[in-house]
Amino acid sequence: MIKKDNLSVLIVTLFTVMLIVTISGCAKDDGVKTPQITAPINDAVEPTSGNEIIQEVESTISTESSENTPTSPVCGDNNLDEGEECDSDVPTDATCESKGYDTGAVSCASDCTIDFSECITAKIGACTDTDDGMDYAVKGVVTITNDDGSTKKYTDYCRHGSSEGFIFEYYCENDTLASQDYECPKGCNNNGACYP
Ligand SMILES: [Ca+2]
Ligand SMILES: [Ca+2]
Ligand SMILES: [Ca+2]
Repeated sequence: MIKKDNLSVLIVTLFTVMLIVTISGCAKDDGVKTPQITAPINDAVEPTSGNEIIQEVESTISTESSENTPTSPVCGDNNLDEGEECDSDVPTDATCESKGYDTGAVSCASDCTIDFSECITAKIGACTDTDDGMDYAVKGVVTITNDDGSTKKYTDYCRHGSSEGFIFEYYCENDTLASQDYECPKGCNNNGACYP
């Protein structure tokens, strides 16, 4: 009887131990599997794609900005764009007279605004012209002597950027400066005179 009891106790103990070993074995297996799951997660993070995304965004921004550049007006391309008063050539309706001056020449400044600084109000003074009037074949210089004794010179010039070949001819009228925008029949030679 005692032997039988000892045997049954041994069997129960053995079974319990096996059960514990089995359970702990399964638990160990689970423990091994868990790091296997985290390994692929680490692999997926590996590309550290944050920098790549930033670079892609930056390249997209730079591409967009470079695409916008050609659409903005360019001063100096001989084309009158929006926001430009002039570009190389001055619109024909922009004259010193239109600004309230008596005479003088307008020009297009480097920032594509119209330069009226050469416009003058007529005043009685000494006026001399080296080509004696409106001689379009000769580059002449008009000299105005103001009341205070100061002098200013105005030289005939070809209107740059004008494909029609206009010349700006200075002459004296009523002893003061006068000017004329004249279209040379054979073009302007860029030296301040019409081709003969
Ligand atoms: Ca332009
Ligand atoms: Ca002349
Ligand atoms: Ca002249």
